[in-house]
Amino acid sequence: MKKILTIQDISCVGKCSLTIALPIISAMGIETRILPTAVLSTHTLFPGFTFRDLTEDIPKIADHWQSQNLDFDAIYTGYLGTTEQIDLIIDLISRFKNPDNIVIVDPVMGDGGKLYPGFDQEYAKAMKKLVGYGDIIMPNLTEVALLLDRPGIYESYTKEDIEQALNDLCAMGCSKAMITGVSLNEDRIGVYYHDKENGLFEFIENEKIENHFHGTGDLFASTIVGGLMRGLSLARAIELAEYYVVTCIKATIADATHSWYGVNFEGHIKDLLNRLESYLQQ
Ligand code: PXL
Repeated sequence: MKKILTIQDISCVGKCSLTIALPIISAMGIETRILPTAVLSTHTLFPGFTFRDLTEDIPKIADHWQSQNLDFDAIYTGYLGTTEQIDLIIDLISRFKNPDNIVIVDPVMGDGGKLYPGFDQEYAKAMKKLVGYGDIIMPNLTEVALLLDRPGIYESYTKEDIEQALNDLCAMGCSKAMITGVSLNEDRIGVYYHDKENGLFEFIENEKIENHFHGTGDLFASTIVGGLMRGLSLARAIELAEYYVVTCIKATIADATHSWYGVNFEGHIKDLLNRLESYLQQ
């Protein structure tokens, strides 16, 4: 069984980061080891959330893992708590990177054209450094604007702008970059990706649903990580993730009693696994 390490916060309530990555990647048949970066009472869209910073534990945990000769088939980073933490995560990646494993960086910083509460330009600057350590990166358009200092790209873009941005993201160090939430036509939205090694650009679209739900970026990233670890190509993993996220959003909208803070992903893990198995049999 492949084993990964995912580095993100625990939001006790809110369905995001580790409370999505752990169940989803485990359900997909991958051992999921975790490094919690912070413990929050809720995600940061709730007013008045608490925040316990776990920065000082990170080097001690990494030392212990090294003493036990632990290794990982992938390291997947998501929401990190502080700017200082980013340097510690870079150090951890340098210690556990080897020729056989991959590093997947979801540079979680913001959405809807804005940074998440608590993050500033310093954090965005540090995230540019972390992105340089990723083999695969997956920013949304808000994060692309911050990583490339191209604020306009969130508001409007052409296919050529997206391909240029993907080239520029790969120039930061990764071999594969994808941009999530790209919409080149009114009723479609999807992921545009670039593989620097073979020069391929591909846009994998799906239907666009106007509602916005929190945590869907984490759901998407976790499904991609699980799919890749089960041996899917990046394109197939993206298709799988889009299918699962769209299924969960539709189910959430259809349930009039749904919570405002996250999607119903729990009810559709079976659909995800059925679709995964069908891809694996092709
Ligand atoms: O979904 C990204 C995310 C993760 N963790 C926390 C968040 C957010 C987005 O707001 O607040 C704590």
